[in-house]
Amino acid sequence: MRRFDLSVYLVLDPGLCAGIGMVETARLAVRGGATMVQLRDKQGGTAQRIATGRALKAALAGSGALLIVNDDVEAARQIAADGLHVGQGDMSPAEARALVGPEMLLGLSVESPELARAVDPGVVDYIGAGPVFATPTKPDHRQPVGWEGLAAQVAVSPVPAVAIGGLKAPHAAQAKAAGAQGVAVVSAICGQSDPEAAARQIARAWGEA
Ligand code: TZP
Ligand code: MG
Repeated sequence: MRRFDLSVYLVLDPGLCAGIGMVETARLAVRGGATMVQLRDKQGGTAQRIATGRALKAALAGSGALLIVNDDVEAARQIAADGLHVGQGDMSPAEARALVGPEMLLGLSVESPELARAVDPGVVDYIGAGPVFATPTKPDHRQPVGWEGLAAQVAVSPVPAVAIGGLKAPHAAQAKAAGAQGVAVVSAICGQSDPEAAARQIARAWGEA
């Protein structure tokens, strides 16, 4: 199984990254300490995700940060991404694993302890746990679970968890206290005037927590 560091997990959103774009945002964020970058582009099609993903891969080369593709198996394979991330409404983790093979990381979003407990650690490498807080970034998100809800998910998960949903640098300590291995953010980095500094703030907060 591949090693991975969930501590500062950037989820890219094309709308929120519209200013300097997803690739430049990722390049700067990784310079600031982002450890994982997820391409989550629900607007474009597979061809566009492949083009963006290839550019992201080039931008991240040599940084040690891993590139994850949301939902799109074909794009993940064409890019030779480090991983694929799926949600509960997407294909099943078993189906995703069969399609991406044994080497690629597989992440799964969970929104309850029941879903976290049901994770098969032979199939899934990590979970995205939450949503901790309500967030306008994902208008259709499930009921926010707060820190206790996050801790309840993490406690029964057989794989490491990254916390998500309305998180900013000052939340790192609470996420760590709840047992998460990192914080996943969109708007705390995407669209910020200085994505590198924003990522560095989160990395510092995580390191000091
Ligand atoms: N899944 C659950 S909440 C969320 C996703 C993708 C969006 C998180 O965005 P932000 O801006 O970090 O609150
Ligand atoms: Mg999905």
